[in-house]
Amino acid sequence: EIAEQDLRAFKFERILNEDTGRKTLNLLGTIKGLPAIITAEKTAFNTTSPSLFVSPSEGLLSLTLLQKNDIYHWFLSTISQSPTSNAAAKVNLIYPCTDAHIKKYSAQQLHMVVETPEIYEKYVTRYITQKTKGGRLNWVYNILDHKAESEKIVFEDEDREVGFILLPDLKWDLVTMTSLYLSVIVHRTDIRSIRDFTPIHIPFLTSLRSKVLTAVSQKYSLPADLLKIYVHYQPSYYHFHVHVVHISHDMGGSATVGKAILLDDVIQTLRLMEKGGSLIGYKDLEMTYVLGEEHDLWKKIFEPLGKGEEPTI
Ligand code: M7G
Repeated sequence: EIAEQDLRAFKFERILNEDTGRKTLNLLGTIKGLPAIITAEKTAFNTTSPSLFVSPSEGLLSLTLLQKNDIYHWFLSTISQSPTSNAAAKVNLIYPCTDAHIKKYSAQQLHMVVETPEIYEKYVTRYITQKTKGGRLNWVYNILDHKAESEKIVFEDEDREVGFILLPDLKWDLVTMTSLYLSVIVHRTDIRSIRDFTPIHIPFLTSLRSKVLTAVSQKYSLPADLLKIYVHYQPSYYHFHVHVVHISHDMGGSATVGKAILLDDVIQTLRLMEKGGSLIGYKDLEMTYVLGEEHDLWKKIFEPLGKGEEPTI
């Protein structure tokens, strides 16, 4: 069990990335000689009792006037905070971490790439097979087997074919409604990414979508039009899952074009494919997305292809 003492034993090595706009910091270091990553993010303001915002005991604790000019005043302040109801920061620890984690959390130049059906078939499927091995999906199977996070499950449909678990994503602080972030992890193991979808899967996806919306509205009283429901291509983990995020939550790259695809758009595309009547699916599309230079897909496939060289995957 990783406890607070382990995190405190973190020996800092270098900053992997920092974003002053999103107020995030990624640090690389070691714990007991093994590599570890700490990612920290300042939480959003707690708006459950905004009337207390200026309270010197429950809101802005201390205030220092920096400057004033006409009607403009600027202060620095500390805020009343507690780890349980109103935390200052959300801190994630990955320990021990792999090289892939270090790359993922490092600052890097991004590139647009076009993955043709041929590139997918010839190279990317090989990459995906590699990435499903070596325990990378252990956390997913722990959730599906109720070995981890089971107390946090929001909804489960236990059916092996169409069932799934809906639970908080590790990116969520569990309290701030406007940054609500849930994951849907399906029970079936035959879908590694949206590339595996064909029109056969339309009923599976539409029923999943409506069950998720019902569960979220029951648990959090959030209507469907306040939720972004999307998948990633490429995802980091090749076991099919869906992101369910509050519409007000803007978390940078992970919900934007070049990575996120709305579940509704996936369903629409599959319906059109079905109308076309031919046996096509997502494996037949040209997929355009963003890759960082540290990503293995860039290093092993797209960078060599761009130079007219054979991929090294
Ligand atoms: P992704 O699209 O494969 O990759 O999504 P991304 O990390 O590049 O977005 C995987 C999602 O699962 C992300 O939103 C992660 O925050 C989330 N996630 C990752 N892990 C290791 C865990 C975990 O152990 N528990 C939970 N609840 N969510 C996780």
